[in-house]
Amino acid sequence: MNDTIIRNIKSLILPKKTDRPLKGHEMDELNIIDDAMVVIDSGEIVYAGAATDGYESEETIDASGMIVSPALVDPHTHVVHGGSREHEMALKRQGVDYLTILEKGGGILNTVEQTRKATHEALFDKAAKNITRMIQHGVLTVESKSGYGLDRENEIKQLNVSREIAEKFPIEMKHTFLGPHAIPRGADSETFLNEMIELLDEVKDVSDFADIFCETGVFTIDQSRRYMEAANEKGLRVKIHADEIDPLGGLELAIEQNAISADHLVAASETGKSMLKDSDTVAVLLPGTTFYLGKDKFADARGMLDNDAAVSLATDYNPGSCVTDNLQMIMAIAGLKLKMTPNEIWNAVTVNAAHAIGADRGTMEEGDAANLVIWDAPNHEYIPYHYGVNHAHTVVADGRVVYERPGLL
Ligand code: IZC
Ligand code: ZN
Repeated sequence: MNDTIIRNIKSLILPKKTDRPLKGHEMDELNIIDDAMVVIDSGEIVYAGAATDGYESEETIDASGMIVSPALVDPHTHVVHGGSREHEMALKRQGVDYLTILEKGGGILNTVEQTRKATHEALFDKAAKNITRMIQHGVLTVESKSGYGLDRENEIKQLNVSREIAEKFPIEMKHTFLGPHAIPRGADSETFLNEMIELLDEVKDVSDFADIFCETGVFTIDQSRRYMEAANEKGLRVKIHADEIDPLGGLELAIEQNAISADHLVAASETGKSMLKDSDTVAVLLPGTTFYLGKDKFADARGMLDNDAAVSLATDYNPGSCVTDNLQMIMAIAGLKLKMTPNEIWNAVTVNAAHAIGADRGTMEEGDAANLVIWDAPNHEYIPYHYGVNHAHTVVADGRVVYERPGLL
C-alpha cells in the first residue's frame, strides 16, 4: 500500500533525467503524458505516468484535470539580505545606471550596510517571507548567495541564515559564498580579495559553491581567476557573475575553471558562447534583471541554444537589479524576450536549473523526491503565456502537501 496517489491529471510534464545538463535541441524535448497519475510512497515517486489501476494508496489527491510538473528550481538568488532599495528606482528613471549607483557607494553597498546592521533573526524573518512566497509559486529548490556582508562575521551570518531556512522550511537550499560581490567602502580591491580568499577555508564547510562578481569597477578577470583557482584548490566548486554589463570574458573564464554555472552572460562573446557546447557549465540566464534594469539587449539565449549550450533560468532575486521572487514571471520574460520555446523554458527551470546547482531535483522518475506542483492551467505552454500571476494550485514537498491555493473569504 502506497501513501498517496494523485489522480485525474490532464497532463504530466516530465523533463528527462540525465547525469549532465540538457543541451541545445535536447532542451526542446519534453515528455508529456496525457491522462496520467503519480504514485508516492515515503516521500518518493513510485510511479509517474499514464493512469493505470495497478496501484493502491492510503490517500488520494484529485488533480481535477489540472497539469502536474516537478517543482521548480531557482538556481540564482540573493534571498538573504537586509533592507530594500526602492529609492534607486527613481534614480534609475532619471538615467543613473546600476554601476554608477554602485560607484557612488549605493547599490550593493547600501544593502551591505543594511545587512550588517540586521540581526540573524531579522534576516531570517525577512528571507522567510520570500521563501514562503517562492514555495507558494511552486519552487522547492533554491540557491542562496551571501555577498552582503563583505567581512567574515557578516558573510557567515548570511550563510547561517540560509542554512537555518533550509532546516525550517520544506525546501532544499544550496548555499553560495559570494564574498567578492563588491569592494567595501575605502578598501583596496587586492587586499579585500585576499581576505575573501583566506575566508574560503572557513566558509567551505558551510557553502556548496564560491561565486564572484566579475564586472567593470568590481573584480577583473585576473582577480576572478585567482579567486576561482583558490576555491577549486580547496574543493569548492565555482560559479561566476559573468559578462552582465561589459564583455570582459567571464564566460571563457568560467569554462576554463570548470564552473558549474556561468550566470548573466548578456554581453558574453561569440567565442565564449561557442565554448559552452563542449563544456557542462550551465549558462544561467537572468532575463528578469535585464528587464528590471530597463535594458534593450537581452542574453543571446537563441544563439546559445542553437550552438548546443546548456541553458537555465533563475530569478536573481535581489533588492537592486531584480526585485521579484516569482520564477513564473521569469518564465514569461524568457518566452517573450529570450525567444525560448515553452519546452526549453520548462527544462531550464527544472532539470537544468538543478544541474546548475548540483541538486538531484527537477525530474519525477522512480526514487526521485516527490516534489511536484499541480498547476491550474490547461497545458504547459499556458504558464509562460499568462504572465505575472501565480498558477500553482497545490505544491507537494517530499510527498506532503505544503501549499494549497486559498479561495476568497
Ligand atoms: O544587490 O544589486 N548584480 N549583484 C550583481 C547584484 C546584482 C545584487 C544587487
Ligand atoms: Zn546575482
